[in-house]
Amino acid sequence: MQVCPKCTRFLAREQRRRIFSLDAQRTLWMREVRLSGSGGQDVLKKEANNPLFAANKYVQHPIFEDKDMIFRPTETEVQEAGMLFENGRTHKVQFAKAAYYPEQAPDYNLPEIAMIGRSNVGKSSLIKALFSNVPGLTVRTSKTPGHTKLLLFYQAGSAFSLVDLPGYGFRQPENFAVTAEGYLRTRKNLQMPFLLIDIHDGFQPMDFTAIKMLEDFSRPYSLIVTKVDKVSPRKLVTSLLSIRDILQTKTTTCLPQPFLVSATKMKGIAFLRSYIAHLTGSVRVSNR
Ligand SMILES: Nc1nc2c(ncn2[C@@H]2O[C@H](COP(=O)(O)OP(=O)(O)OP(=O)(O)O)[C@@H](O)[C@H]2O)c(=O)[nH]1
Ligand SMILES: [Mg+2]
Repeated sequence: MQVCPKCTRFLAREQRRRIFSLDAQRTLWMREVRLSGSGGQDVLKKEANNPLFAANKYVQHPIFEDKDMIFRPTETEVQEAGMLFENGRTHKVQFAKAAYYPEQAPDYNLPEIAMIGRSNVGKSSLIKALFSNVPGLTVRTSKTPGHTKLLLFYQAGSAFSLVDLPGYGFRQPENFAVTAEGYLRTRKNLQMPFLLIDIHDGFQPMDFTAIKMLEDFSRPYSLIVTKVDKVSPRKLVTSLLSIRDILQTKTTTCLPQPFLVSATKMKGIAFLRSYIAHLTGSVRVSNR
């Protein structure tokens, strides 16, 4: 029988893909079994889906080592956290304030998570996605870089606030230094800055300037990888490999586990909500 070489190559690739994906599933399943012991609490302890695991199915070895995966909530913990991003009987999510100078920031003692990144990286869209279950809350986004010019505070009841910052780089607002840098430098409520990087563009020269600034503060920050819906599996893997190398070689105070999100496809959003809830002390996640 004549076998087309193209078909055998395709079959071999398919087989490899299936084996890797089975491998990934088995690892996840074993982790769940390990957590659930002899059964009973299985559902409660099922590890939540992290978009980083999805990327692993295209490679032979996980891109990020187990030791770097410092945040591993269960599905239940993710669900619990989700409630903080919605209105409740006594819990109101609302736009709190817009400020030009950091001194004009709201006067409360809530922990804050601030979004920092290049113009157009998706900072406002991420906040919009995180609060997408809040009817009537307006978070403005735009195709035009340099859209957000002020510090915008979105408050989740008495739990925390998310702060949208002006972006840097192309069409950076002229008040960037006084407003965004000033906020990052002086704000006592700031629990953690999130540095956003577009998966398609990767780290750009201005991002290294931002890294330098964040490292100079000698405080931890987290990396959020945005727009993951825009790339092919191949690009996803190459970008993540390069992000991993930069995290390992060019940063010291950035947490080693990046968070992958797509604001348009709502990918990784529930997972990130639980990270924010955990960081701000609202939900205790018993990291494994
Ligand atoms: N495909 C895709 N597009 C996105 C995503 N997130 C944001 N965008 C698009 O990226 C553009 C910029 O989004 P914004 O959220 O306004 O970006 P920003 O970082 O707040 O920008 P500035 O306010 O100018 O600093 C908009 O056209 C969004 O629709 C995403 O997850 N996937
Ligand atoms: Mg914006």
